Amino acid sequence: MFKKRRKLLLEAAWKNNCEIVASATPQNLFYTTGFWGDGTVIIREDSTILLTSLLEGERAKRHAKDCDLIVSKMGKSLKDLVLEHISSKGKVCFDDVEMSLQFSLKKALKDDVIFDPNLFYSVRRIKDEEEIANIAQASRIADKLHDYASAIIKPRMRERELAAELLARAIKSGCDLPFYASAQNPIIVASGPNSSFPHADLTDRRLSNGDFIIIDLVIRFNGYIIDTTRTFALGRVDDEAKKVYETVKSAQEEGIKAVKPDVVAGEVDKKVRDIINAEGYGEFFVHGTGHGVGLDVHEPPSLRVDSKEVLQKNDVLTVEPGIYIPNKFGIRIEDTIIVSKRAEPFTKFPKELLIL
Ligand SMILES: [Mn+2]
Repeated sequence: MFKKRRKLLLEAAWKNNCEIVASATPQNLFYTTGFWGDGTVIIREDSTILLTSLLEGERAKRHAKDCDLIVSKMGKSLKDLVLEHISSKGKVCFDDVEMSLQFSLKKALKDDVIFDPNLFYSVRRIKDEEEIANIAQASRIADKLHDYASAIIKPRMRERELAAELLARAIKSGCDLPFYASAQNPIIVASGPNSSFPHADLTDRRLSNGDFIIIDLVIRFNGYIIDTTRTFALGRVDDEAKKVYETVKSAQEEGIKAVKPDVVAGEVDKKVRDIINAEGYGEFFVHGTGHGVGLDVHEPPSLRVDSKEVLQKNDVLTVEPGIYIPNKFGIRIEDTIIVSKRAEPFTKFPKELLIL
């Protein structure tokens, strides 16, 4: 499996006239070796070396597969170790590296190094069997969490209490909690007027009748992310709000139907946006329709108006329209789906309006 992924990366790198692929980001180390941590992997056609610090040595030994592990000695920096092993026998394609290492590599290798994080993203887009199995397991847990949320939500419960219950259950179920920069918490619980913020902060607000409650779960299983959202109603819903809910639901379902191999990602966004525009809520749909997921919460392809990326079989991405009416309420429905002849959501929790 790792050998196959490395081969795909090398083939992609050849298009940039590079014979060596290297990375210092945990996601890409995990993707190519099975080790998630601090280190640098250097992949050549005939060898793969994983360089790591003394701190990570034992863990790397346990997790890294099919590669030569070199652990730095006490007092020797990982950066020096990288410079030592990345001789310029061939051009190297590195992903994102921190500025000081980038500077040193440039100085040592001159024109024999380029930095291109898209190389890894382009290969990681298409998920293999093992990755799909992990995402499927994450989604089964996420479905249970939405079910659990629907069972425990009650008036007067605080957003923080509800989030804590869900986070605890996610961890007990074998999940890890990823970090992504645009939200301070991997699980969004947003009630009442707070639900009108797509990336709402968690608050002490108490749930009350008449609220919509957005529960956006981003959880990780064995490295892989599932991202899924349901919006529940509490107590009662007026007719206008019901109409907004049904608009989001049908836009989301049509969006899923539009996801197919060879479709331009921007067209899926357009289809979804057209439905919301037609009902008069266009100005309240303030984000793209979806994004790729995998080892990162947000990765290519991106389903935005201007996205030219062409969807491919085994792309994994979200479809997540929302309508957010400032100071009132917001509604979002999100599934993570796999692109195949017929797009199939991993997440199966029902989407009918649930009034708890
Ligand atoms: Mn999402």
